Amino acid sequence: MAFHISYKKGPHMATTVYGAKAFIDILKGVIRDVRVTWLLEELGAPYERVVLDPEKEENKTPEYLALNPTGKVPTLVDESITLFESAAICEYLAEKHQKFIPKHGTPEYWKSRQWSYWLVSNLEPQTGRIFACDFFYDQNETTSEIRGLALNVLPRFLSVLESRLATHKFMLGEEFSVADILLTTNLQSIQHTPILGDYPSVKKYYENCTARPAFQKARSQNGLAE
Ligand SMILES: N[C@@H](CCC(=O)N[C@@H](CS)C(=O)NCC(=O)O)C(=O)O
Repeated sequence: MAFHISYKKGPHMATTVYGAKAFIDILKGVIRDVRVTWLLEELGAPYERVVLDPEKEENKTPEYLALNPTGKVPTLVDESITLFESAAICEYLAEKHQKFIPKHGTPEYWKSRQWSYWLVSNLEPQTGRIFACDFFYDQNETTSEIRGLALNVLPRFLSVLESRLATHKFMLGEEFSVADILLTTNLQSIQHTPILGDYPSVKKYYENCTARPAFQKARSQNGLAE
């Protein structure tokens, strides 16, 4: 099984990212491990991918659950630390490499974390809900009610982003950071909808971030076993 690869420790395998195989096409490029591999590509840091097959329940084995009791991906095994939750993993890696996050403890650092928490706790449930309603749930009254609720809430968050990105190239200003990885991957979930048509600065920002070679590399391998 795929997860056994991780036990072959060696100097070139210090950083291992567990991701998942896309069992439907729409998932290719959007599975959450893309955040981690995108950041590692930006950092130019070597890493090993382990792609679990959810259809074979490789994310539910005792070995994997010992690394990540939620049974989700991504999980990072990096030297002596094992972490789950993509935002936490990205913050850890950025701090470790002292890149793409402001210096620890500074006001800018806390602003960065403020945006990251906001993105994962406010925006992400809505973008995720729309994606799930459109691609996973049965199309019925309940689904359209859930989707409708998300659509009603989204403008409140997208308008915050629109005003910020009208005057800032990236979430923290002129420098690309972890917050941009979290936001861009959120916006991926609504690309099949016309929603961003009402938010030109967010749309331009999305195009700018997704044009980055590191993102393109991470997206192209996401969901695929090597
Ligand atoms: N908040 C988590 C979400 C992780 C998550 O939902 N991962 C999905 C793939 S995108 C997963 O592992 N699904 C498999 C499952 O639920 O069994 C994170 O950002 O790491």
